[in-house]
Amino acid sequence: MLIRKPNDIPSSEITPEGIYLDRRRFLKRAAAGAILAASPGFLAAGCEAAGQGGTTPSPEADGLAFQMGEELRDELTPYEDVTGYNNFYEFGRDKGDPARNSGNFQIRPWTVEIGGLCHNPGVLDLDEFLRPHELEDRIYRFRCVEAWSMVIPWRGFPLARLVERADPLGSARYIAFTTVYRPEEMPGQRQPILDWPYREGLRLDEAMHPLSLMTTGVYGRDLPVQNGAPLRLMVPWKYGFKNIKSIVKIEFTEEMPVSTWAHDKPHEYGFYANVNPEVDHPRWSQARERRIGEIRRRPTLMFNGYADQVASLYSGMDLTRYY
Ligand SMILES: Nc1nc2c(c(=O)[nH]1)N[C@H]1C(S)=C(S)[C@@H](COP(=O)(O)O)O[C@H]1N2
Ligand SMILES: [Mo]
Repeated sequence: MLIRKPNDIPSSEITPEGIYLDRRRFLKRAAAGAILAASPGFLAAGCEAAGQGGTTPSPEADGLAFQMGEELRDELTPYEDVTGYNNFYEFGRDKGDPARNSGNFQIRPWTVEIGGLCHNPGVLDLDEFLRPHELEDRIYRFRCVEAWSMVIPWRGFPLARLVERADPLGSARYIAFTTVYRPEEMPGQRQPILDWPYREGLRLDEAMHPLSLMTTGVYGRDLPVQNGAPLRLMVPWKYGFKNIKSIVKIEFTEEMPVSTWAHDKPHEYGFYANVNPEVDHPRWSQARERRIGEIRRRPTLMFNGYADQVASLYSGMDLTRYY
């Protein structure tokens, strides 16, 4: 057997680490069967992209098979940013506060109350709440109304499955969500920053849309507290504040439910809050966004890039109004 010393290996056989990593990721994806239909130029383009930009590859996502959003895999925001740069005012206003101030928060036991206009109300322990549902991993764009964005691999199940299980009455038109109220564990709730507890809602047809996700995890793991453990909402075509965290109550209503930010500042934030580059916030433009990890701002996409899937939900509505 011929054993070659490292310096005998021709340089053409030595792959720079970046290309090696990218090839490894490509092979994994190909093994998952997701990329086999890629165009002939894909491999070269993929290698080029790996060397650019400020984002590092996210090894945490290796091995996850994504049911949606595979095409966004190379744009994933690193785990450290997803879990270290957060809005969760129950733990403070600064982006680092949620990770820093959430150490005393208890995510077990956890109960979810399902109520209002539905045939199957009840108070369920989290395990009972989750048991019938198969979890899947999906990569979504995420756009905060403050004009920054990320690309995040969530884990969860379609909100539509939960709505079907609750079986709303014919009179139900909306679904309302409430965050846990525990000022002893959430220091921000001891101050009048917002009208606690945080509340949000969707129209029932928005909730039934296949993109709406009841979210339990990120990067293939359970949600850390700062991202809304143990249960939060993810509706990727809307501004980030719709995606209410640490949910304890879900109700079906006939009237449009309270949305904390729309209630707090009705001239700045609306109930619908669909991402729209053409409708500016009264204090800043929404035309562009800062993708965390990038330097140049990129254009914001209509409905955050999900217009083909969701625009029909709003036909006939004036999209220049946001409430
Ligand atoms: N209960 C609660 N949910 C919340 C918030 C909050 O302050 N409290 N902030 C919202 C805002 S403004 C954003 S941008 C997202 C941030 O989610 P992330 O930290 O997981 O990225 O959570 C949303 N959900
Ligand atoms: Mo936000």
